[in-house]
Amino acid sequence: MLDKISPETANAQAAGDPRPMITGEMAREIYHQPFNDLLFQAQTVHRQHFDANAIQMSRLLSIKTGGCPEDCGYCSQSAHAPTGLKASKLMEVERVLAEARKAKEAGSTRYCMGAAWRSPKDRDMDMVLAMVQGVKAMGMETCMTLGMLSPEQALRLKEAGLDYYNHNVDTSERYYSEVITSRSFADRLETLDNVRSAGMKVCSGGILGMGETAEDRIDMLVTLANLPEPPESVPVNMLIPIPGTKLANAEPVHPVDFVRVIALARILMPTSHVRLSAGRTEMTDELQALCFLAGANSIFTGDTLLTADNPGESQDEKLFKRLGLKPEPLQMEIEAEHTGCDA
Ligand code: SAM
Ligand code: DTB
Ligand code: SF4
Repeated sequence: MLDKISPETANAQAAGDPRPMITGEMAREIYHQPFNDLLFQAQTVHRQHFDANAIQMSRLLSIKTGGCPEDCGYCSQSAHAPTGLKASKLMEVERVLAEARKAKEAGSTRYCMGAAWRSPKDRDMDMVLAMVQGVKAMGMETCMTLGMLSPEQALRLKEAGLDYYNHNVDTSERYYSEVITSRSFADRLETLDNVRSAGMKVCSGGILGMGETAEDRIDMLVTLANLPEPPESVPVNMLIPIPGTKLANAEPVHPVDFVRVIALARILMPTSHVRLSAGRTEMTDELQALCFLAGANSIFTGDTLLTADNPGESQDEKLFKRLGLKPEPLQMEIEAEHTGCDA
């Protein structure tokens, strides 16, 4: 259990660091407890920090699809994989804003724009910044995922009003090179550091079902929990196997193991939103319900993610009604309710 303090933690606390370091051993102990105990612990932690029936809703848009130079073994958009996906140019700003307006009308509070880039080119930055400014002006939270960022690019995005940057570590440091060879785990951490130093909120998580072990999944969460500040948002994706990719025939993750990872994320990062991300079209209502019970409190809405399918609004509405879930209001709306002011 988390209350067993390791020698490293004791040292950190003695040195004045109030946040205990999470060791692999502590995380494994939590992860492997009987399922009912794990779920009880996760739900207890969840209720200390969140409304247990409120789910944050984000909407994704691919602003630049396909033709990516990176070789991520799971991705439909890698130019290295014969997936048959047609590459497109960066979308016009006006089109992005029209799509964002529709998402806002459908109840999304965060708009997340993704590009199939290794990193943004300086010539693309003006359009990207205009997208951030336009979406922000609609009153939605903004998120982007554009690949690696330099410190300067991160600062420009922050100044334009970008709230969150998504950059997944995807798996453990140990397993990383089995999945991606065109960049390293350390590159990923460097961008996360640039995002944090620029003052943005961090969204970082990973994918389950790529042939990794339980140990890899646990270590991935330990890395995230031990960042100087944990990510505000932790997407947990179930691999969507894409024909033509290296991982098209990977062994699927067992649903119970998937829920265990969600619960561990909730316990190790008690104040972060844990997002039940890709792969929901293949999940039963019961599995999604268990994930919410284990502490997942965010989803992607709409019928497409970036290139792959997602359940869509009417199916999610039915699930929410059945489970008594409601959309989480924006943070500023929650604060306004507490102070009695209009947001
Ligand atoms: N190019 C940018 C990057 O890689 O950082 C942003 C877009 S990338 C598609 C965003 C994330 O989507 C990846 O890091 C990965 O975790 C997730 N993802 C991509 N393809 C997926 C798949 N087939 N199944 C599940 N998750 C996937
Ligand atoms: C994340 O962790 N999952 C989202 C978002 N961050 C950008 C992307 C999921 C992509 C699923 C595959 C596709 O749509 O191509
Ligand atoms: Fe490119 Fe991102 Fe896909 Fe990797 S995950 S191939 S970086 S779009």
